[in-house]
Amino acid sequence: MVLDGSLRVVVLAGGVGGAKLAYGVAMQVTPQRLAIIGNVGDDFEHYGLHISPDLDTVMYTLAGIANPTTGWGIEGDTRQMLDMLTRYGEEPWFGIGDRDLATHLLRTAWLSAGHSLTEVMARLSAALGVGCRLLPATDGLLRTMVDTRELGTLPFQEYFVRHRWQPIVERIWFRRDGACEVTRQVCQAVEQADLLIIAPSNPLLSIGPILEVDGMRDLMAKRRGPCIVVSPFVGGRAVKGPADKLMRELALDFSPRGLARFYAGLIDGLVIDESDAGAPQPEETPVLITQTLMVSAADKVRLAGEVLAWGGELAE
Ligand code: FO1
Repeated sequence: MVLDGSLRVVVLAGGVGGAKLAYGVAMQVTPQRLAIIGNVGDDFEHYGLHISPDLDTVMYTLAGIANPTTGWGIEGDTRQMLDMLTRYGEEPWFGIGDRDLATHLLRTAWLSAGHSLTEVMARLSAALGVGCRLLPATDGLLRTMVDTRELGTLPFQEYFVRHRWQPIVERIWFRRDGACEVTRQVCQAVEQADLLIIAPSNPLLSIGPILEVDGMRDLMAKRRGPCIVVSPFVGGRAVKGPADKLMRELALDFSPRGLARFYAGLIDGLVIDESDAGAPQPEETPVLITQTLMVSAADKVRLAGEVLAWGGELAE
């Protein structure tokens, strides 16, 4: 298959790493032909607001307004609301900036008015000039929960942000409230995709909750084009966040071979960093070895270009 703007691409993305690759893909694929499926396991309610950190990270990154230092939040945002909370005696452990707050206010208001999260994200991202579809994996309630040795069961953001992912994890599970099915929009995007890309996001905390949505694995198993996963590890360590720490704690193999096993039945190719070329490799899954670290915009576009080109070759 020739790589041109006509390829229909779906990217499964979590937070910062996923957003970076999604940006690179968005620079090369016609917006109408690109859908990003985002993780809602990180969503939570905070001071009555519905917060969707991973979806917002992708949205701000594609809109070109993400904070380049943290990867999440908005560049140049201020902390007046947080300072006021502190004055009231609160401990604002979750850093919502003043501009970011507007996103959570509107999302909460629109959800309360009866709109789905899919509709809300479509409206917010269109207003920020994002041309592709940014689709929550489900409109149902699915929340990542973490059983820790020291502090018992924690909702995801308490584990990740409040306790800076330091507690030792014994189990990850998902709290559901009612049906958690893939949306019509996700079904359509995956069914029509010529290429599926699993971004370099945490397999357990970012991609895991997407695969946990009812119907998602079946949908991916019936894919018409190839599915490529980009490893989130460089030199055997997570580029950002706790992926390697977590997989060690859960006794999971996070070498390229382990990653291919984790995604067994779902992927046709694995992209790894050249620093991991000496680690155990999968026996059956084809591997592309390249530089996967994305620091500059050029890095994101180059890596995405290589993945798209390889996807085109695997589809032939
Ligand atoms: N991550 C942090 O480590 N500390 C924060 O205070 C924080 C605030 C925050 C606010 C809005 C938002 O959309 C994301 C935010 N994140 C913060 C990132 C986020 O919670 C995690 O990186 C993801 O959930 C993991 O992918």
